[in-house]
Amino acid sequence: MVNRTVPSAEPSPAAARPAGGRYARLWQSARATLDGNWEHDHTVPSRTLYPHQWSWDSAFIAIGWAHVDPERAWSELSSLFDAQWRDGRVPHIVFNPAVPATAYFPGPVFWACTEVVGAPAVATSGLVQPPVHALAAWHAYQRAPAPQARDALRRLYPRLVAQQRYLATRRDVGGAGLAAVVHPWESGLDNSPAWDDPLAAVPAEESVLRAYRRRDIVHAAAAHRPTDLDYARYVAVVTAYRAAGYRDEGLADRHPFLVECPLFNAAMGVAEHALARIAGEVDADPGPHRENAARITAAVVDRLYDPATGTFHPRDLRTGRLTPARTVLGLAPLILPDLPARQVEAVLAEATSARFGLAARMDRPLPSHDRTATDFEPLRYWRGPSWMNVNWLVRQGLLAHGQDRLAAGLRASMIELVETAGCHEYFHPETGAGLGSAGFGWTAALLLDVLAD
Ligand code: 2M8
Repeated sequence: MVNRTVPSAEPSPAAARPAGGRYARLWQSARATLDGNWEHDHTVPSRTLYPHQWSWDSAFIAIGWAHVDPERAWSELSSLFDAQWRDGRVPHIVFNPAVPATAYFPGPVFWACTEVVGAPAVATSGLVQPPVHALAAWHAYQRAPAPQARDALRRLYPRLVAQQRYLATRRDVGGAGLAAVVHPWESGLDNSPAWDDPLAAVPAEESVLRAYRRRDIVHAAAAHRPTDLDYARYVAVVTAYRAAGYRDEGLADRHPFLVECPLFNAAMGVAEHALARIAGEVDADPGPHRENAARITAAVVDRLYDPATGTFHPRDLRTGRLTPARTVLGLAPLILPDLPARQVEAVLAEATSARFGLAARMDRPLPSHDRTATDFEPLRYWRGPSWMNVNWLVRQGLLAHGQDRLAAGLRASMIELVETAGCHEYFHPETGAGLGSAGFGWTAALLLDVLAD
C-alpha cells in the first residue's frame, strides 16, 4: 500500500507553479477568484451567498493559497482558529462584523453565541464542520515549507489538538470513539439524501420560516437549493441546541438529530495522521496521534461499514440504524491510509459502479449522490451535483491507496469541468453546467492544487 494522503516525501517549493503552458489562463482565473474573495484575513466562500468565513471552506482554501500566496494560507487558518471556543470547537461560521446582519440567514443574532460562556468575543455559529484543517495545514506546509510556515504550524498545532479533543470527547455521544454531528450543516453536505430519515423525525412546520427571510434564494435558484421544509428543520435543530446553551452534556437524552457521519469521522481520523506528521515538525510526540488514528479507523469500519451494501453509511444514533441512501459520503473513508484492504476494495467497487462512475477516463467527476437512485436530483445542491471538495478528498484517498490511474482520471475530469464552466460552487453531474454561486472559493483553491499536482 502506498500512503500519500499525508506525504512524508520532501516538500515541493511553492515556486513550482504552472505559470505558463496549457493551463496558464485557468490558473490565473482561479487565482483571480481567490483574490476577489479575499477579505482582510480570510476568504469568503462566495461574495453573494456566503459573505462570512466558513470553517471547512477555509481549510480547503488555505491549500490553494499555499500555491500562490502562502502568507494568506496561514492567515486563513489562524483567523479561523482565533474564533475557537474554549471547549475546543471550531465554529462553522465566523461572522464578519462589517457585513450587514441581514446579508446571510441565519445571521449572528439568530445564533446568539456571544452570550454563551466560553464562546469568543467575535460572533460565530455554535456548530462545527468536518475537521479537515490538520490535513489542510499539512498540505499547505508541504506546498510552501518556509521557516515562517513552520512557525505558523507550531502555533496552530495545539489548537488543532484541542479541536480533535473536543470532537473525540464531548461529541462521542455513541460512546464508540466516533464524533456525532448534531445538525446536517455540520456534515457540510447539508441536504444530502443521507439525512432524509433522521431529519424526517425532527418535528417542524414550513410556517416557522414566516418569521425569517431566507437569503440564499435571493442569490441562487430555489430549485437548486434545499427546500423550505428542509430549512424549517434546520432552524428547529439549531433552536434545540441553542436552547441548551450549545452544551453537549446530555445530548443523547434531548437532541433531535444525532448522526455519526462517515466523511466527518474519516476526516477526524486522517487529521490524526496529519497531526502525527505535524508533531514531527514542531517537536511534539507523534505517537498518541498514530494511536488515535488507528482507533478512529477501526471505529469507522466497525460502526459505519455495511457488508450488505459494501459501502459506508451514516449511523443515526436516535434509532441505532445505518441510514439507507448510498451517497458520496460512503466513499470518504478511502482517505484513511490504514483502511483495511476489504473495505478499500468495496469502496473502489462502489465508486467505479454506475452509481458514481469513477474510471481512468471519465466525462464528469463524482456526483454527490447515487446516479441510479430514484431520488437523484442533478440540480439540487448535495442531492446529485458534483462538488470539487469531495472529489478532491476522494482523489487523496485514491492516491493514498496506490490507485494512480483512477486518481488521474478523476483529476482530468475535475480540471475539464472547471475549465469549461468556471469556478462555480457545484456542477450538473451530467452536463457539467455551473450551478450555485459563481466565483466560489474552494473550487478555485482546489483547482490550483490539482493543477499543480
Ligand atoms: C453550505 O452550507 C451553508 C450552511 O453552512 C448554507 O447552505 O448556507 C454547504 O455547502 C457547506 O458545506 C459550505 O461550507 C457552506 C459555505 O460554502 O455552504
